[in-house]
Parts: sequence; C-alpha cells; structure tokens
Amino acid sequence: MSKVKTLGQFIIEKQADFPYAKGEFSRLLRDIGIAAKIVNREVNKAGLADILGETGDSNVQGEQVKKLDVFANEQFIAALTVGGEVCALASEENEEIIVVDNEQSKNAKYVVAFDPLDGSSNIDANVSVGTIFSVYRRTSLSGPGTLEDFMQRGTEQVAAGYIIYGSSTMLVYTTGKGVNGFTLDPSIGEFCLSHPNIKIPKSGKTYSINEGYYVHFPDGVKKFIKWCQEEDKASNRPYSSRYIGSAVADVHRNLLYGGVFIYPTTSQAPKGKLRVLYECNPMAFIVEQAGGKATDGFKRIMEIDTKALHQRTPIFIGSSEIVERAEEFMAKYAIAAR
Ligand code: P6P
Repeated sequence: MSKVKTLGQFIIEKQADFPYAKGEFSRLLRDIGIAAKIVNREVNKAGLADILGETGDSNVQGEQVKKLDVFANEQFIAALTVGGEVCALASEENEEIIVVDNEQSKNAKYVVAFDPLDGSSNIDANVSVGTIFSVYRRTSLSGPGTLEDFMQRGTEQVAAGYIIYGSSTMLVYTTGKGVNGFTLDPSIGEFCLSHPNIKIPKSGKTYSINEGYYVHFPDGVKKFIKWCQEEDKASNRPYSSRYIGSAVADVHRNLLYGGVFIYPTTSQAPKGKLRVLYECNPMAFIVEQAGGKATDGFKRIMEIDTKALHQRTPIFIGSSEIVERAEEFMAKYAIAAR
C-alpha cells in the first residue's frame, strides 16, 4: 500500500471537517493546486530564459514573454475564475478587486486574496519565492463579489496557505484545524503530504530582519536585536541572523526550525512594508495554527481592521516565546518614547 497521500486525497479526507460544505471548498483548494503546478513549471525554468531564447519581450516563437509575477498572477486568476468557487479576487498585482462575474461564479461563496509571486525581485538570483493566499466566505449576499467582502479581520479566514518555490516546491495550508505541508513530486505532478500537522518550536535561535534599516527602527526593535546578540547559553543566545528577503522563505524556515521574522516600521515604510490582506493575515493564520504568534508588535495581526486592499502593517511572526520577548521590548520602549 503506497504511503503517498496526494493533496487531492487529503482534501477529500478532510472534507468531513466541513459537514455543511458540498465540495465547493475542496474544489477551490484543488484550483489553487493546479495554478501552483503551472507557476512552478515556469519558475523552475526562469534561469533558462536566455538559453531558451526568451529574452526581452518575446520568445523564439515570437510569443509575448511575461514577467513571472505577471504570469503567476494570470495563472491564479484563471484557475480561480474558471473553477467557479469564488465571486471575487484581490491580488497584490491589481489595484482594484477582480470581480468574477460569470454565470457559475457570481453566487459563489468565497473570495480569495493572494500575492502571486512574493519576493519575485530575487528570482534571477535563484532565491526561493512564494505565492501566498487567503480565503474568506463572502459577506455580500449574492451577485458579483464586492470590496466589502475583503474588509474582514484575519480571524474570519476560512483557509490560508502559501506555495514556496525553492529547493523543492511545497504547498503549506491551514483551514483552522492545524497546518499541513505537501511537497510537489514532479515525477507524478502531485503535491504529496510530506509535513503532516506542522508545529512551530516555541523558541529558536534565529532572528530574521533587514538590519540595513537599523537606524530607522523603533527603539524596541533595536533593543530586541541587541538582546538577540547577547551571550547567554541558557537561552541559546546569540541567535543567528538569517534574512532571505523573501518573506515566504523566511517564515517557512522559522515555521520548521523556530525563530522570528520581523518587518517593522522604517523611514521608507512608516506603516510597515508587508500587506495585511494577502501577506500578513494568511501567514499569521498558519503560524498561529502551528502554535506560534503573529503581531504588529502590540496586537494580533489577525485582529487588525482591514480598511483597504493594500493596507500595510509591521509584523513580528514566529515562535511564541521570541515574539513575546520582542513585544516586551516594544511595550517598554514605546512608553519611553511617549
Ligand atoms: P526589504 C519582497 O519584496 C517582500 O515583500 C517580502 O517578501 C520580503 O520579506 C521583503 O519584501 C523584503 O523587503 O526591504 O528587506 O528588501
């Protein structure tokens, strides 16, 4: 009996968790998996563009060659539109929502917000990049989806996940009943359960932040960084500094090994850089479901009131004990700053 359990088999098996669902949600996750496989194929050959004659704007067949984040965006929009399970989409690549207004979708139950290829500026250096997605039940009653359908707190998410295109391609997701990771087996073209019931270590020895902005960090962040660098064997310090510059890769590493990822406010990003709707909330849902924490330095990411599609927030996400320590510094020095 093969030990391999594909994403499709797992979704059907877990469908029992949703007694009222009639399969729409399972089909939605299937559609995301399909788009992920198509994007994976293109991401994996990115470095070959020149050799394959895909330089500039057209390839040897004279076809328009798209930037990979544009390509990824189109694939997820197409898969989710054709799938018929969503009534609207919100993408990092699109200023406004994408209303899905075809016959089978306009009364669909769900909306999906996603970042089609986070970290894509790194792709030419062969650094891992990722897709991040977040699923909500629509709040509008029927017809085409609306902007209001997305103005929900992260606590209302019905599912969240990411695909990381790295040394292997993994899909990690939660529906609120734990976190499971699936690794793509290219030989059979299936995501296979490889990391069941992921739990993030309560602590760790890695901190992940772009220290190039150190002078612009809030005092609490500066003091936390110095705390990470102190010698203290009992608490595994000094921590190692690891910063990939691709949030999905940094968060995924910490999810498996323990650690904290911080993108605080800086002079260039006075409200933080990462977006609430399609980056912070989905990663927060996953990390909390794995036993970790995700805050803006003071309050849960998933309790932030989303007022705009591309709203930004500072984020402190990872092992609960390390996030709590960072929050202590933020609280202590926020008072001092008053
Ligand atoms: P910086 C990628 O552009 C991204 O949105 C995240 O994936 C990543 O963590 C961050 O920006 C890197 O930003 O300012 O450190 O280059």
